[in-house]
Amino acid sequence: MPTSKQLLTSVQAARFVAQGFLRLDAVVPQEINERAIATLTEGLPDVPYGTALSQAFAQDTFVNELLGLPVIAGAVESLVGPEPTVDHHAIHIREPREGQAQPLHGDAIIDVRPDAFDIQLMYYPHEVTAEMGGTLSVPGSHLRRINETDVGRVQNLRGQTRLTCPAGTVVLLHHGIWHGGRRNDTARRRYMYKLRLNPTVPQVRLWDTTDLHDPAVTAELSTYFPWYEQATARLEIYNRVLLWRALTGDELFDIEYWVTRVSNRPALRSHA
Ligand SMILES: O=C(O)CCC(=O)C(=O)O
Repeated sequence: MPTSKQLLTSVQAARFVAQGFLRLDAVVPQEINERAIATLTEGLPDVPYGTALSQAFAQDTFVNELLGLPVIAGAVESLVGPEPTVDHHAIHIREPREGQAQPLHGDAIIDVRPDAFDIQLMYYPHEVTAEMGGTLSVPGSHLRRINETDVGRVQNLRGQTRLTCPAGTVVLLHHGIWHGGRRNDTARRRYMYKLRLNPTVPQVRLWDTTDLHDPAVTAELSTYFPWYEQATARLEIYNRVLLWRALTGDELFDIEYWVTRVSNRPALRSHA
């Protein structure tokens, strides 16, 4: 197993900006998965808001080992940089045959930061089948700002995904993504561990930028999702361009001139 961090590529970073998540299937070894299930069954101590990630978890904990995996360490650093702080962590259990799903929601009030974001790491230590209440999420929803559960009246959206995954899967999400735990129709508990991380450095070119000018970057950022309205979809692309400009420091980056058009404010000049 490689020991150095596996940073994301620009194409992967652009996919995160467009879709609002990055999925890493079966990246956690079974030995860590088993210890995680035992720990999640017992419960976890709180971590105070703002604790440096490097200080938050003892060396022999499953969280520390999970975060030390090169593929996870690299993805986390690519998105929030070195030394992020812990916002909070939580154990999310969908109880056996509990008969209800969680409404769609975002995890905070409207967050208007245009140039920064938190990530939420969701870790599934066992296989999640279609009946087990995998987390539902809506790709491309993270920049459509909503207020916590106000979006809960929306039942289904075209293109939503209900997670099924092998054991040891980690999904990294932009904090704004619309999501919710689904109904568990099995006789087994469904566990998920969630850790929210805040950046402590400007999130500028934190990934491996060797492929920054690959046309696939713009292609990723131009992705449309089936639930978008015909016209408002352009606003999603617009917001992605703003975020990509912030993440790359390239103030001229654009797609179809959407941002260029609406930032055109010629200064008054004297005609004398
Ligand atoms: O249990 C789940 O699948 C999702 C729960 C969650 O992320 C939340 O309550 O914010």
